[in-house]
This record gives sequence, C-alpha cells and structure tokens, in this order.
Amino acid sequence: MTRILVLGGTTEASALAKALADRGADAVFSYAGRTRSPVAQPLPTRIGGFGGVDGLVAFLKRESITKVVDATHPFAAQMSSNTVAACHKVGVELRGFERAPWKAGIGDRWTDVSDISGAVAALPKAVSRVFLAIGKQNLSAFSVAPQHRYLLRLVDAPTTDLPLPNCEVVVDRGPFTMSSDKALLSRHKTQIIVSKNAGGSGARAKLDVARELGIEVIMIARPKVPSRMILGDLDQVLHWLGHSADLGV
Ligand code: 3Y8
Ligand code: NAP
Repeated sequence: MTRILVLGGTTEASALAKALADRGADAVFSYAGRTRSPVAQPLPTRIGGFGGVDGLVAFLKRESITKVVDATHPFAAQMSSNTVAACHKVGVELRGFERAPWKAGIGDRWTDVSDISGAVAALPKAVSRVFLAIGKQNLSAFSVAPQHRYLLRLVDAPTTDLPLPNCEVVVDRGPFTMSSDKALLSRHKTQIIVSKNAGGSGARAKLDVARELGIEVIMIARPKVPSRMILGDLDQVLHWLGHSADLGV
C-alpha cells in the first residue's frame, strides 16, 4: 500500500497534488507555513515544520509514509537536506521533483553569482533601480547597499519595518505573466533584477522581460543539497509512484 508525502510550495508540487487527488492516491501534502494563506491543495494538507530530522522521522513512522516526493523549491536546501537524512533513517523511498535551472540565452545580460552575498557584491556603487525578486527572507543582506531604489515583491504585506530605506513594495504571489511583469518593470524603470535560479515557469516572466528591455540580471545559483534521485517531469513522478491502477488500492 503506497502512502505518499508531498513536500510542496512550488508549481510542480501543486500539479502533482492535483494528479494524485484525481487518481484517488493516499497522499498528504506539506507546507512550511511561510505564507499567511497558502493556496489550498486537493489533498489532506499539514502546515508547519516537522521539527528537524527527528521530527520528520517521527512523522514518516506515525503516518506510515512509504514514498516521499520532495517537490520543494530548489532554494529550500534545509528541507531537502533533512528529507534525505530522515528517509535514509526510516528506509523510506525518496525522489526529488525539481525543474532544471534557467540558462542565459541570446540577448540576456546575466551576471552569475554563487549566493546572496555575491549578489550584493555584484551591485554597482552608483544609485540604481533594483528589482529584488527574491522574496522576503534574504532582504537584510542588501542593507549594506541602502543607496539603491529597490522594488520588492512579497507574497504577504510586510508587518515589520523593512531593512531598506528606499524601497517600493508590491504584494503579489506568482505564477507571474509577461504582461504584468513588463508593466511592473517599466513603471519602476528597473535597471537591475536580482533573481534566484529557481527554474520552472512560475517566476520566469521577469527574465523574458529583462531580455526584451535590455535589463541586467544578477542570477543567484542554487545552494548545494545532499544528492538524491531527481525526476524532472510529472509523468516520471507518477510512474515512480505506481501507475494509476496501483494508486489508492
Ligand atoms: C509558502 C505557497 C503554486 C506555487 C507557486 C514556483 C512558483 C509562484 C515564484 C518573483 C519571485 C520567491 C518566493 C516565488 C515563486 C511560485 C510558487 C513561487 C518567488 C508560494 C507559497 C509559499 C511560498 C514561500 C515563498 C518564500 C519566498 C519564495 C516568493 C502559497 C507563494 C521570491 C522565490 O514571505 C515569505 O517568507 C516568502 C518566502 C520562501 C522566498 C523568500 O526567501 O522570501 N516563496 N511561495 C510555502 C510553504 O509555506 O511551504 O503561499 O500558496 C509558492 C510559490 N512561490 O502552488 O503555484 O514554483 O517557484 N516564491 C524565488 O524564486 O526567488 C517569487 O517575485 O519574481
Ligand atoms: P528551508 O529553508 O529549506 O527549510 C527551513 C525549515 O522550514 C525546514 O527545516 C522545515 O522545518 C521547514 N519546511 C520547509 N519546507 C517545508 C515543507 N514543505 N513542509 C514542512 N516544513 C517545511 O525552506 P524555505 O526555503 O524557507 O522554503 C519554505 C517553503 O517555501 C517550502 O515549501 C518551499 O518549497 C517554498 N518556497 C521556497 C522558496 C525559496 O526561495 N526558498 C521559493 C518558493 C517556494 P523543520 O526543520 O521544523 O522540519
């Protein structure tokens, strides 16, 4: 009997949740609880951390989970690392469900950096109009460069002061579109975009607009996570979980 844990928070995780629900699979979906009102999923959903590796081990045992799909964001390195350790301890099968990194194409003006501090260092000294398309958790790193005119895009309206004196906040959750991102970047007169190499389609629009408008992009490489087998598309994941006839029986 296959009982599945889906670690979510991405477009891919939501697509998998729908496919599993349509097939009547015995599965549970998991959010960290980072946002105030996450998109509802068509699977039983738990919200909040597990309590480190030991907490996840206890959850896997208590819930008799037999397969885990880590469909978290490529920058959710701690969750992915904990999942590798916990699945190994309990002897539960694990696959990562992850989109490929974006690659610069013709006309792109990308500067590749290895992490957030590399992105800060790559900014010019001269006052620039910078779209920090990296959410909320890493904003304080940019407080060493307060001179810029920042544009921030957050999932939830901030409840505390932001660490940047000159910043404009847009509250929006993706997936984003070319037309809305083009309007946003044109209005802000963005000169530089700082982006994580998330991959996938949900946050891609800003990069296509950057190419069209000749905007520079500082692209942050993905953090390292312990190796696990990665599946790149939904069909592969569903196949690994057993075709529809095996699900839910
Ligand atoms: C809580 C669940 C779906 C999933 C949608 C994807 C696409 C839209 C693009 C920009 C970049 C950013 C951010 C982003 C994207 C998808 C996907 C994706 C980037 C939600 C969600 C949760 C989160 C957490 C949130 C982080 C933040 C990062 C915003 C829901 C909407 C910037 C990543 O306020 C905070 O603390 C936000 C934290 C982690 C990164 C950060 O450091 O701030 N995602 N995003 C998940 C949980 O609790 O487990 O609220 O509905 C999910 C999505 N965000 O179902 O369609 O697949 O990537 N998310 C980045 O790429 O840099 C926005 O603005 O251009
Ligand atoms: P992270 O730094 O890798 O994880 C920090 C802790 O958050 C984990 O150790 C775990 O707590 C908890 N956690 C993370 N994801 C969880 C999940 N899906 N279910 C239950 N607990 C979870 O994680 P993050 O980068 O903050 O990402 C948090 C969530 O936002 C994930 O769902 C991720 O897919 C989504 N997201 C992140 C980004 C990003 O840029 N980082 C972008 C888009 C979406 P315990 O140790 O207590 O178990």
